[in-house]
Amino acid sequence: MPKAQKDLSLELVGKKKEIAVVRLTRAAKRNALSDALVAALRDTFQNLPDSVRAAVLDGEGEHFCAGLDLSELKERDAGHGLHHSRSWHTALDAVQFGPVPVIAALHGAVVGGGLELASSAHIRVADDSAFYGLPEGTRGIFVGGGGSVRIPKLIGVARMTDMMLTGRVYNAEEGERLGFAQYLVPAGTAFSKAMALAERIATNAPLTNYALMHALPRIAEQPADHGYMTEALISAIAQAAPEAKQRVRDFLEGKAGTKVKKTP
Ligand code: 1HE
Repeated sequence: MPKAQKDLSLELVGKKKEIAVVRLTRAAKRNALSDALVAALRDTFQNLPDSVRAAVLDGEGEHFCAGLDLSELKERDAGHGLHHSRSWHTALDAVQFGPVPVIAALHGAVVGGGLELASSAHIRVADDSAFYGLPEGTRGIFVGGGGSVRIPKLIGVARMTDMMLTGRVYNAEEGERLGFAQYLVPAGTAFSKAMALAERIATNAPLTNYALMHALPRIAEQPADHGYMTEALISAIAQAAPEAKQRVRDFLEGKAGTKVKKTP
C-alpha cells in the first residue's frame, strides 16, 4: 500500500490499479507547497507502484495550487537558497521524468510554484475557472522550481517575462490558446477529463509512453543531427518490442478499434 503523506493523497484506481491519483490536500492553504509537501511529491512520484501506467495530479478545494508556501519563506543565505530551489527541481523532475505520464487537472489558481508544478506534467487539462500567474515577480523573488526552464517552452520567453514584470494573469481561455493547457473544459470537469485521458494513455505500449516522456523532450533540445540519431535509437527499441509488433498486426488484420478516428 502507498504510504500516507501529509497534505498529499495517493489513490490507485482501475481494475489493475493502473492509474495513480495524486492530490494536494491542503485546501485551507490553497494547496501552498510547504517544504514537506514538496518532499511528499518527490517521494510519491519516485515510488509509484509498479502497476501504475498513468497518473493524474489534482488539487483539493477551489484552487489547484497557490505556489510556494510564503509563510516558510525565510531569510536564507545563498547556499540555503540554492539547495531549496534544487529540492524543488528534484521533486518536479520526479513528476516529469518518472515512470509514467502525468496529467494535471487544473482549476482556480495555478500560480507561482503551482504553475511550475503544473508545467512539469505532460498534459494539462484546465477548467474554465483556471488562471495562471507568476507573482514571484511582484514579490521581489524569482521562480525557483524549474519554471524558467519549463514555462518558456510552453508560452515563450517574452510572455513569461511580461507575466513576471507586470504581474499579468491569464485566464483559462487565454491559457489554452497560449499553450499552458492542451485541453479546456467546463468548470468542475477537469478531473474527469484528466481521468479519461489517463485511462486512454494507460493502454499505450509502455515503451512508447517512455519514449515520449524521456526521449522527446531531450531530442527537442539536441542539435538536429544528434536528435535524428536519438530518434532512430528510441524508435528502433520501441518497434522491436513484441507488444508493438502485435499492435501493428492487429491493424493489418483489420481488428476493431485500431483505425485512426477523428475525435468527436
Ligand atoms: C497561503 C498561500 C501561499 C494562500 N503561501 N499561505 N504564491 C502567491 O503569491 C499566491 C498567494 N495566494 C493568493 O494570491 C491567494 O491566496 C489565491 C489567489 C491563491 C487564493 O485566494 P483566496 O481568496 O481563495 O484565499 P486566501 O484567503 O488568500 O488564502 C486562504 C489561506 O491560504 C490564507 O491563510 P489563513 O490562515 O489566513 O486562512 C492564506 O494566507 C493561505 N495562503 N496562498 C502561504 N502561497 C520554487 S519558488 C516558487 C515561488 C512562488 O511560488 S512565489 C508565489 C507564491
